[in-house]
Amino acid sequence: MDVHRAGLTMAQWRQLIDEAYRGQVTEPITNIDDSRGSHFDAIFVGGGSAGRFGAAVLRSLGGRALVLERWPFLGGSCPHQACVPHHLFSEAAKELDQAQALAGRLWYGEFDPKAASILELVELFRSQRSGPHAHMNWQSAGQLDIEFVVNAEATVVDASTVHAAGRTFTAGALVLCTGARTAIPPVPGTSLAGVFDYASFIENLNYEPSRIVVIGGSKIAVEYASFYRATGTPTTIVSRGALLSTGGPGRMDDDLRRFVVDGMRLRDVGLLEHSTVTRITGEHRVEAVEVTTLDGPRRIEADFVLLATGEQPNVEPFIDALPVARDADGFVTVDSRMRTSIPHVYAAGDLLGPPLEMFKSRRSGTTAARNIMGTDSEFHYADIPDFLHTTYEVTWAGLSEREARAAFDDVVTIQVPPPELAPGETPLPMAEGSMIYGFTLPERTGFQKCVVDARSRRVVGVHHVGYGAKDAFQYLHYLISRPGGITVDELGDMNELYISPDYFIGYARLRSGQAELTSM
Ligand code: COM
Repeated sequence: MDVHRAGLTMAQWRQLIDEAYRGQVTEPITNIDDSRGSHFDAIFVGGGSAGRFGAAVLRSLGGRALVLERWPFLGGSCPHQACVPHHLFSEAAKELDQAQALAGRLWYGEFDPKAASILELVELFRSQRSGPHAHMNWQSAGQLDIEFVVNAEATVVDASTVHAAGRTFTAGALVLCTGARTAIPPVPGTSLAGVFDYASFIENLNYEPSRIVVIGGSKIAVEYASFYRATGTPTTIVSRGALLSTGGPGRMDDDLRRFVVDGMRLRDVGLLEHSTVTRITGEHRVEAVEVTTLDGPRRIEADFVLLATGEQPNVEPFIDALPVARDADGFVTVDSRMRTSIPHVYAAGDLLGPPLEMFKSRRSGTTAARNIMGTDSEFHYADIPDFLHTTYEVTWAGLSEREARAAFDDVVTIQVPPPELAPGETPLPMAEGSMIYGFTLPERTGFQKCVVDARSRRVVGVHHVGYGAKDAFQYLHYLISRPGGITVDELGDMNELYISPDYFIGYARLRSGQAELTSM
């Protein structure tokens, strides 16, 4: 189906995407200016954030880009199975947490777990997700003038040739951005009905889970387990190591992690750390998960299991034709210009491995585009601001206190609540999003810490559990990691919009000017 210059409206895109996703439109949907032939400056193999943003920038720089995508929409897994549903569930988790904790107080009725349905929320998401999908296609075709083929598998032939939609396309460069999927662990029983990963959970859930086991100890495990438990459904996490100690959150501050994990315990999330799943059992459907714990074997009954066991790259569309260098986990290795080991072949997005975050996908795609267009551009993604959700927002940037103490002789911290106060002894840091907890259950308002190198007076790390500070961390990260960083005195000179959830500015002001900085 040729939609080039058809000017499809949002509603028309939505209908087309829905029909394609239901299998009623099977033909490729093509938005190509055929008058310009089939040769491009770059072909982006994969139309997720990396491909979409890369193509937009390449276009802005005067180049001709083609994006090839198997799904009927651009934007990739984010709006389909990953970030967008995750944020819907996390917002629900926050609301449900409050409804459970305050049941029978204020305007809250008794908490009815039957009213909080996991299935209902998944169905709500499934029924509405083509809205964001349509926006991506509409924006890409209309506002950004990106050429693309969606609803078609692509096969890479060589470093300059790709087949898709029964056509052959050529380009000066390829950008591989085919994403990643869950790495299924070698445990018996993972193919039983009732065993899901984050993607199949969205696609296939058709019953209300009543006992849940989540396998894994990193972000996805913590986020989804928190949501499930917040609906009132008994939920146990089985993690090989300590929760949140590996992968993306490897740099999480110890006190931040403690507050997060204690908060999950407080909310009755079952935590089996340092434990290994030996088998998932059941006739046809999952019935139980067998686990080896530090205290011996355990059997946990479950009718729903979520595998949150890490990711593996989708290399199948290109690896035979382009055997690019990869790391020990199979992720494609690139230099800071997103160049793979094969000349004129770049890679971007989740294909590059952790952190599997949006900023990395978008920026790696745009970095590749700039270099392809001859603008030297580097992207170093090791130093990142990061976040996750439990029933809270958890955000951090820069160094943990432990890392700062290893790097500097004299480290001070500004912490709320301060270490000398027990949980609940103070309602602070209450702010927007935690005011009601501040006056009812003060131990639930959150936690925050600013880490300062006292010699240079530079802020080197910021850490936050609460609500509403995630936005600020985008800017805080920029400020602390720019050349010269930001000192406690400069931070204290900013104008806070009181009562903002990140107390950093106000507390830095309390210490600014202090000749010998001390912790508080
Ligand atoms: C966001 C998808 S959901 S994209 O990054 O805008 O393509």
